Amino acid sequence: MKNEATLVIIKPDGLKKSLTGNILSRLSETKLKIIGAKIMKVEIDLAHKHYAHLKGKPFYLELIDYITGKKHGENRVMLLIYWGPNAIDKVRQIAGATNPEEAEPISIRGAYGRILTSGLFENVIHASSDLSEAEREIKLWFEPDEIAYDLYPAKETVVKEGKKRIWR
Ligand code: IDP
Ligand code: MG
Repeated sequence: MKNEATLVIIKPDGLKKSLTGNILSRLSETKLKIIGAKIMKVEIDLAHKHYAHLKGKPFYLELIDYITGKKHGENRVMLLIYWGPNAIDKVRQIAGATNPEEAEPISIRGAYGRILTSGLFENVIHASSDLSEAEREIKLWFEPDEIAYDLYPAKETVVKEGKKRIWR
Protein backbone atom coordinates (compact mmCIF):
# COMPACT_ATOMS: atom_id res chain seq x y z
CA MET A 1 0.00 0.00 0.00
CA LYS A 2 1.30 3.42 -0.92
CA ASN A 3 2.14 5.96 1.74
CA GLU A 4 0.01 9.08 1.50
CA ALA A 5 -0.44 12.33 3.39
CA THR A 6 -3.86 13.71 4.30
CA LEU A 7 -5.05 16.89 5.96
CA VAL A 8 -7.35 16.89 8.97
CA ILE A 9 -8.89 20.09 10.26
CA ILE A 10 -10.62 20.05 13.62
CA LYS A 11 -13.27 22.67 12.87
CA PRO A 12 -14.34 25.40 15.33
CA ASP A 13 -17.21 23.27 16.73
CA GLY A 14 -14.70 20.55 17.61
CA LEU A 15 -12.64 23.03 19.62
CA LYS A 16 -15.69 24.73 21.16
CA LYS A 17 -17.00 21.34 22.33
CA SER A 18 -13.58 20.33 23.76
CA LEU A 19 -13.38 17.36 21.43
CA THR A 20 -9.73 17.58 20.39
CA GLY A 21 -8.60 14.79 22.74
CA ASN A 22 -11.40 12.45 21.65
CA ILE A 23 -10.75 13.15 17.98
CA LEU A 24 -7.00 12.56 18.29
CA SER A 25 -7.66 9.29 20.14
CA ARG A 26 -10.02 8.10 17.43
CA LEU A 27 -7.56 9.06 14.69
CA SER A 28 -4.73 7.23 16.47
CA GLU A 29 -6.61 3.98 15.75
CA THR A 30 -5.38 4.39 12.16
CA LYS A 31 -1.74 3.91 13.33
CA LEU A 32 -0.80 6.71 10.93
CA LYS A 33 1.95 9.19 11.79
CA ILE A 34 1.30 12.84 12.57
CA ILE A 35 3.88 14.80 10.57
CA GLY A 36 2.47 18.30 10.99
CA ALA A 37 0.25 20.00 13.58
CA LYS A 38 -0.75 23.51 14.53
CA ILE A 39 -3.53 25.72 15.83
CA MET A 40 -4.48 28.64 13.58
CA LYS A 41 -7.06 31.34 13.25
CA VAL A 42 -8.65 31.05 9.84
CA GLU A 43 -8.42 34.13 7.63
CA ILE A 44 -11.33 34.59 5.27
CA ASP A 45 -9.20 34.37 2.09
CA LEU A 46 -7.86 31.00 3.12
CA ALA A 47 -11.37 29.76 3.89
CA HIS A 48 -12.54 30.73 0.39
CA LYS A 49 -9.54 28.99 -1.19
CA HIS A 50 -10.04 25.85 0.88
CA TYR A 51 -13.71 25.55 -0.12
CA ALA A 52 -13.37 26.97 -3.67
CA HIS A 53 -14.93 23.80 -5.16
CA LEU A 54 -18.19 24.48 -3.30
CA LYS A 55 -18.66 28.09 -4.39
CA GLY A 56 -22.23 28.61 -5.58
CA LYS A 57 -23.74 25.95 -3.29
CA PRO A 58 -26.67 27.26 -1.20
CA PHE A 59 -24.75 26.61 2.03
CA TYR A 60 -21.45 28.14 0.80
CA LEU A 61 -21.46 31.46 2.68
CA GLU A 62 -22.61 29.80 5.88
CA LEU A 63 -19.82 27.26 5.45
CA ILE A 64 -17.31 30.13 5.27
CA ASP A 65 -18.80 31.59 8.48
CA TYR A 66 -18.51 28.14 10.05
CA ILE A 67 -14.85 27.45 9.20
CA THR A 68 -13.77 31.02 10.09
CA GLY A 69 -15.42 30.58 13.50
CA LYS A 70 -18.18 33.18 13.19
CA LYS A 71 -20.84 30.63 14.09
CA HIS A 72 -19.09 29.53 17.27
CA GLY A 73 -17.31 32.63 18.54
CA GLU A 74 -14.22 30.45 18.24
CA ASN A 75 -11.87 31.32 15.41
CA ARG A 76 -9.32 28.59 16.05
CA VAL A 77 -8.96 25.41 14.10
CA MET A 78 -6.46 22.61 14.65
CA LEU A 79 -4.61 21.32 11.62
CA LEU A 80 -3.00 17.90 11.40
CA ILE A 81 -1.21 16.06 8.63
CA TYR A 82 -1.46 12.27 8.91
CA TRP A 83 0.91 10.11 6.88
CA GLY A 84 1.12 6.41 6.10
CA PRO A 85 -0.38 3.57 4.04
CA ASN A 86 -3.78 4.42 2.60
CA ALA A 87 -4.00 7.48 4.88
CA ILE A 88 -6.75 9.27 2.96
CA ASP A 89 -9.27 6.42 3.10
CA LYS A 90 -8.37 5.43 6.65
CA VAL A 91 -9.03 8.92 7.95
CA ARG A 92 -12.21 9.37 5.87
CA GLN A 93 -13.46 6.05 7.27
CA ILE A 94 -13.07 7.16 10.90
CA ALA A 95 -14.36 10.66 10.07
CA GLY A 96 -17.61 9.24 8.66
CA ALA A 97 -19.98 10.54 6.00
CA THR A 98 -20.27 14.27 5.28
CA ASN A 99 -23.87 14.31 6.54
CA PRO A 100 -23.67 13.52 10.28
CA GLU A 101 -27.13 11.96 10.18
CA GLU A 102 -25.95 9.44 7.60
CA ALA A 103 -22.54 8.90 9.20
CA GLU A 104 -21.88 5.67 11.11
CA PRO A 105 -22.77 6.36 14.76
CA ILE A 106 -19.28 5.32 15.87
CA SER A 107 -17.54 7.60 13.36
CA ILE A 108 -16.34 11.03 14.53
CA ARG A 109 -19.00 12.87 12.54
CA GLY A 110 -21.69 10.37 13.52
CA ALA A 111 -20.85 10.69 17.21
CA TYR A 112 -20.26 14.43 17.45
CA GLY A 113 -21.75 16.14 14.38
CA ARG A 114 -25.19 17.66 13.93
CA ILE A 115 -27.32 19.27 11.25
CA LEU A 116 -28.20 22.90 11.94
CA THR A 117 -31.77 24.15 11.43
CA SER A 118 -30.40 26.03 8.41
CA GLY A 119 -29.36 22.67 6.92
CA LEU A 120 -25.59 23.15 7.30
CA PHE A 121 -23.70 20.00 8.27
CA GLU A 122 -21.72 20.90 11.39
CA ASN A 123 -19.48 17.88 11.26
CA VAL A 124 -16.50 18.56 13.55
CA ILE A 125 -13.65 17.64 11.21
CA HIS A 126 -12.45 18.08 7.68
CA ALA A 127 -10.54 15.23 6.00
CA SER A 128 -9.00 15.36 2.51
CA SER A 129 -11.01 13.43 -0.06
CA ASP A 130 -8.34 12.26 -2.52
CA LEU A 131 -4.64 12.53 -3.38
CA SER A 132 -4.81 15.74 -5.39
CA GLU A 133 -7.08 17.46 -2.87
CA ALA A 134 -4.75 16.39 -0.05
CA GLU A 135 -1.76 17.93 -1.82
CA ARG A 136 -3.67 21.11 -2.65
CA GLU A 137 -4.94 21.50 0.90
CA ILE A 138 -1.65 20.68 2.65
CA LYS A 139 0.14 23.27 0.49
CA LEU A 140 -2.58 25.80 1.30
CA TRP A 141 -2.35 25.44 5.09
CA PHE A 142 1.30 24.49 5.69
CA GLU A 143 4.70 25.72 4.60
CA PRO A 144 7.38 23.12 3.74
CA ASP A 145 9.36 23.75 6.94
CA GLU A 146 6.31 23.16 9.14
CA ILE A 147 6.13 19.53 8.04
CA ALA A 148 8.44 16.85 9.45
CA TYR A 149 8.75 15.02 6.09
CA ASP A 150 9.59 16.37 2.63
CA LEU A 151 6.20 15.58 1.12
CA TYR A 152 6.34 17.61 -2.07
CA PRO A 153 9.16 19.27 -4.01
CA ALA A 154 10.09 22.65 -2.53
CA LYS A 155 12.57 25.37 -3.40
CA GLU A 156 14.46 28.04 -1.53
CA THR A 157 13.53 31.65 -2.05
CA VAL A 158 15.03 34.91 -0.85
CA VAL A 159 12.59 36.54 1.55
CA LYS A 160 11.97 40.18 0.69
CA GLU A 161 12.05 42.89 3.33
CA GLY A 162 8.61 43.36 4.80
CA LYS A 163 6.74 43.55 8.06
CA LYS A 164 6.04 40.79 10.52
CA ARG A 165 5.08 40.66 14.16
CA ILE A 166 7.75 39.64 16.64
CA TRP A 167 7.76 39.33 20.44
CA ARG A 168 8.63 42.49 22.36
P1 IDP B 1 -16.42 16.65 3.01
O1 IDP B 1 -16.10 17.61 4.14
O2 IDP B 1 -17.01 15.36 3.53
O3 IDP B 1 -15.25 16.41 2.07
P2 IDP B 1 -17.54 18.48 1.05
O4 IDP B 1 -18.52 18.14 -0.02
O5 IDP B 1 -16.13 18.79 0.66
O6 IDP B 1 -17.60 17.31 2.14
O7 IDP B 1 -18.15 19.73 1.84
C1 IDP B 1 -17.40 20.51 2.73
C2 IDP B 1 -18.25 20.82 3.96
O8 IDP B 1 -19.43 21.56 3.58
C3 IDP B 1 -18.80 19.59 4.68
O9 IDP B 1 -17.88 19.00 5.55
C4 IDP B 1 -20.00 20.17 5.40
O10 IDP B 1 -19.62 20.90 6.57
C5 IDP B 1 -20.54 21.15 4.37
N1 IDP B 1 -21.53 20.52 3.46
C6 IDP B 1 -21.25 19.76 2.37
N2 IDP B 1 -22.38 19.37 1.73
C7 IDP B 1 -23.39 19.93 2.42
C8 IDP B 1 -24.83 19.89 2.23
O11 IDP B 1 -25.38 19.29 1.31
N3 IDP B 1 -25.57 20.56 3.16
C9 IDP B 1 -25.00 21.26 4.19
N4 IDP B 1 -23.69 21.33 4.40
C10 IDP B 1 -22.87 20.66 3.52
MG1 MG C 1 -14.29 17.75 0.76
